[in-house]
Amino acid sequence: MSHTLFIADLHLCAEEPAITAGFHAFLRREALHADALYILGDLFEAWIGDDDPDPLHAEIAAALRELQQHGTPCYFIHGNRDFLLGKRFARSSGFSLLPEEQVLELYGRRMLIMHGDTLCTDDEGYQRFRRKVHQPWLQRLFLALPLFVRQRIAMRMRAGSKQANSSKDVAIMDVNPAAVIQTMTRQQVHCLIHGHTHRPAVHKLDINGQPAERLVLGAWHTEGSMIRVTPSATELIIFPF
Ligand code: LP5
Ligand code: MN
Repeated sequence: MSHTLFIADLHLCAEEPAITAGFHAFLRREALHADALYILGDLFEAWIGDDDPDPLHAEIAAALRELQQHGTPCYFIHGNRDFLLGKRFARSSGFSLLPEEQVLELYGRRMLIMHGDTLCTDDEGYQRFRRKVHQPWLQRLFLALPLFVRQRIAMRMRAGSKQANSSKDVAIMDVNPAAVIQTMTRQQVHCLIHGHTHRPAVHKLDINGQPAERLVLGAWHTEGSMIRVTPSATELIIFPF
């Protein structure tokens, strides 16, 4: 039966082999039979440049290439951890890089997909940080640094982020409801799929008197999370590795 799959927030890294194994199993068991696979950001724990020789990157690129050779096209939207993932890795994975907001026409239905961090407008500290690190000149400068320097900066940022998060109100780190409605209205959609908040749920909404829904993907910690869209339904599925 026709279906399309969406995942996000795997945070793959060498230190978490069970998640990587879960991803390989997901590709074989689920994605292989899908019409397409959309990865909505934070596939990796932290991305410091396509020239990073981490063997995990080559392993994931090979797995995604194989999936596509078997007939499942794959698409990627950047997350807040892997926004530096570039054309070189995209080429070696075979996937297409999509812009931060993408509207799909799926089985006759219009839907918007994105990572979800831009909807967290109450988190002003994060939005300031995001604006800074999204400046092309700063990214070029960062990418020109030696790998070990980039690794240290990324570690500092991760530590800074963890510390900042521990003192933030949990409500601040969720999406802003008005930002959701505004974005969906601007994109003229009644269905939105995103990740980032690690709060898997299906939210029923009302947009200008019409029913709408926002599906939120979960992060992959001890189990996997995916959204499956078929011609007749959209469902959030949590599954064991
Ligand atoms: O990622 P997570 O889940 O911890 O929290 C996010 C927000 N944090 C981030 C920061 C990333 O974790 C850092 C990733 C590094 C990627 C590779 C490096 C690339 C560098 C490129 C340079 C051009 O996204 C967090 C949100 C949370 O989601 C929920 O939405 O709250 O936001 C923050 O924590 C931002 C803070 O408010 C301020 C940032 C502190 C960073 C400290 C910087 C120190 C750097 C020193 C370097 C010299
Ligand atoms: Mn994220």
